[in-house]
Amino acid sequence: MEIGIIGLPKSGKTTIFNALTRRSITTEPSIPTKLTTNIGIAKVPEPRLEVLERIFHPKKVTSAEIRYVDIAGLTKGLGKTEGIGGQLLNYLSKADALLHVVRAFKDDRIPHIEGSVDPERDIATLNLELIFSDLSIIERRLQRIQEILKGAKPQERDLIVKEQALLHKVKECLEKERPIWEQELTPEEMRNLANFQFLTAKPVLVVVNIDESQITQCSTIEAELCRRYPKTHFRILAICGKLEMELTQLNESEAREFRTAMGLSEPALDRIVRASYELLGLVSFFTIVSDDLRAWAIPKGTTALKAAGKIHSDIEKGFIKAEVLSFTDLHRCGSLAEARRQGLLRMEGKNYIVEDGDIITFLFNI
Ligand SMILES: Nc1nc2c(ncn2[C@@H]2O[C@H](COP(=O)(O)OP(=O)(O)O)[C@@H](O)[C@H]2O)c(=O)[nH]1
Ligand SMILES: [Mg+2]
Repeated sequence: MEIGIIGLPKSGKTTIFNALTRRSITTEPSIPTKLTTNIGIAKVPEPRLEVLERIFHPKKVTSAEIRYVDIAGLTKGLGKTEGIGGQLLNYLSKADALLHVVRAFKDDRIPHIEGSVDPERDIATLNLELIFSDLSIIERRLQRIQEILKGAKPQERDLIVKEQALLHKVKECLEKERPIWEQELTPEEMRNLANFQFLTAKPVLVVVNIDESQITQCSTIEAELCRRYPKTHFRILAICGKLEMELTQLNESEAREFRTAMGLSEPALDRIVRASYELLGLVSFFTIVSDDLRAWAIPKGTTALKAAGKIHSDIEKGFIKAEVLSFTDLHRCGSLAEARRQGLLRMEGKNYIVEDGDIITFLFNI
């Protein structure tokens, strides 16, 4: 899973990237002119791993991971409807979701490129920017389709005409500023659009980057913004990027003490990862193979066969069966032996839909 971080220059993208991935990339003193990318991994916080660790005493514990990509450089024109193209578009197209950092902190030493701090204006600017990007892809494709239709054989025409009609429909909605995920498209239509990797088809997590001085109002600011954007593929969180980045430099107990003193409930990383999970519709399953306990993230509705492929393509190819035990059952029993005695381990086939919290042993031959 990969999430692309996007936002106006100086909104705090790199700061939040550092907080998420525990890195310390220097935040930009000036607007960069060259495309640079920082790729980092955030470990998915998973309290169930600790419980499993106590039961299995593995030598190694590996969390599920989400990749975050912080892209700077070509965002210079963002907000002037010339921003997303070229390499920036390439990076964002590949992402499973977008994390939009919006500046709410005030700091006279860091001028806002629009001259004032206005989170709602910036949310709207970026949404428009994403819409423009998709529209230009559609326009290019529609032009190409006209060319193709001139020389198309009768049996090819049907399919091309169908694509043309779908693109016209999507275009009309985009022109009314409705992102693709908000349009009422059938699963088949969504599949037909998938290859275009449209930006407005991706879920968006808006992270409003607030000031240290606004920390006590954090949940009020968040609730107010969420109320104004009641959308399913659009989630809003308020965090203080600078503080969160500083907190990653402290050890865990110091950071926890600090958070309690500031009235912060949990680390921003946890909140952002959880929101990413919800937006992307992800669930976790667990494996224990030769003393290595691992958590994996997969989209809801993934089959046992595909889940096996997530671990290794050989396991998918040679898949025989999956032995499944639910976390809740194991937790209740306290040990694998007891769960086995109660007959709670199930053998499932390749079409079994993996559930959140499944502990799976794949049987396969290669
Ligand atoms: N006061 C304050 N400054 C911040 C905050 N977040 C980022 N900054 C500062 O804003 C500047 C730009 O941040 P950066 O992360 O490089 O923004 P980017 O251009 O979007 O990657 C840096 O000097 C940061 O230290 C914040 O929450 N509060
Ligand atoms: Mg940056």
